[in-house]
Amino acid sequence: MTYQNYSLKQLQQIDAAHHLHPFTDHKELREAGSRIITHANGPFIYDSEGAELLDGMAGLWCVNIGYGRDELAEAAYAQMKELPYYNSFFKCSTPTPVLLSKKLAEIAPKNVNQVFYGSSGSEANDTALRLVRHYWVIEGKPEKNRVISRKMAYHGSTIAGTSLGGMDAMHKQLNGAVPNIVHVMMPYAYELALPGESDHDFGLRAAKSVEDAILEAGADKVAAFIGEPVMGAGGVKIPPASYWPEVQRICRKYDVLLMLDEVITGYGRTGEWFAAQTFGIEPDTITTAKALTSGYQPLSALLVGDRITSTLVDKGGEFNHGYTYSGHPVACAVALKNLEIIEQEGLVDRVRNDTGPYFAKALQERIAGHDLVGEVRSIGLMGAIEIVKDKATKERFLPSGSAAVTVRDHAIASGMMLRATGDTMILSPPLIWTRDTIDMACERIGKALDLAQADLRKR
Ligand code: PXG
Repeated sequence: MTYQNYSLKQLQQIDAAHHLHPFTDHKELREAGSRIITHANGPFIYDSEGAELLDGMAGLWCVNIGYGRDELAEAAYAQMKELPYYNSFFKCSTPTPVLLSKKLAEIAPKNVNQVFYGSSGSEANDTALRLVRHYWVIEGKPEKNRVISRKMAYHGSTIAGTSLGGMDAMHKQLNGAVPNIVHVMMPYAYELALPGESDHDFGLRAAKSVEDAILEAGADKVAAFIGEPVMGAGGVKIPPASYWPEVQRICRKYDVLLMLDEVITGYGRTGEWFAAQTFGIEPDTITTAKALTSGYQPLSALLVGDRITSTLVDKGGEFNHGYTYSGHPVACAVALKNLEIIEQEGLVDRVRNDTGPYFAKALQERIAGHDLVGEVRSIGLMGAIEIVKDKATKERFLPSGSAAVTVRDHAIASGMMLRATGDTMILSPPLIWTRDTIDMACERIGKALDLAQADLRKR
């Protein structure tokens, strides 16, 4: 690798001179210099200084089978030699997206049998928005074009993704969103449940906000509701069990399509192939990306339910939409191998029956009691730790978000890569984590919390 001819300092200087990073204050980055990750193996990543970090985020919620899998490199190599690229336009196809589509139809909820490919979750959500609006046009109801989403939702960074998402800071910079998208409350009991309100009742109340938005617009104006089964970038917000079945009931009652964004939850994270199965719902679209290839190749798959596809096929004509890389043969070859590995190693069952419950128990027993921790929660192998100043009142440290960054910095110094969002620490590790890895993570997080507490109490 040619980068080895460069010192860390040189790489940082070149990075600052030429590379605009996602979601980054570039002035700040230029002062600090970027952390350069050079290689990785299994559950560990290594930086250019040789520091080993346990990767609590699976890259960015994606490297579900862990790093250093030769089989994926070999699948890509073999496919590149045989056919590096051909398109899926003009009635052409290539073998790997065909076989991948069959596999995805097998593992998806039973009403979902067709796939539209892109290269990223954002693209897939763009496709999903185009598709549901087009669906209602073909159905002769073009005025049914409004989409209901939620505050703090993350659906990507394109204009459609940002508009669907509910992040204020992103909307501000958009300075003009895609019209006819509204945002309702999120199912986040820790901050939004009323005193004495049960989880069950809170879930129903949060679902009711979807019904209220439908009634306010008029059901004949509403195309769809979109949500992440568990809000990811917004802080691993896990809805009560009552929420999703009630949202589905409401959508069906008013003939509103149900769109799930499983870019984070897809491919095993919650202990089923899809969180739709964990929550027992049958959505009309499922957006997936990330762990479809365990991040080894950029690839997204919008899984489309039978209701939409039968209209599209029977009455739709040409759907004027698609990407150069829709169904990319190399990315699809890597996805096929990735799913084969997940299956062969029984990783989804392991999350459901073993590591998921062990992770939940470890967080409860070893992290929840810490003075800085207001709540821990998890589902499968995705979890959150709420950082608070006062456990009883849930008061946060000021300025908002700063305490979680302090915890994160100590975690990294203690050999643990964690993500901080607002005042919440997030974990979304590779599904290859074992009980031992979970123990190692808890030990390092505990140490980081102790060190952060010493700092924060001084302020
Ligand atoms: N939907 C969801 C639910 C996501 O989490 C996207 C769509 C967009 O996918 P692409 O591939 O276009 O990035 C995502 C992506 C974070 C973070 O900081 C999360 C994501 C992306 C970048 C950062 O947690 N999720």
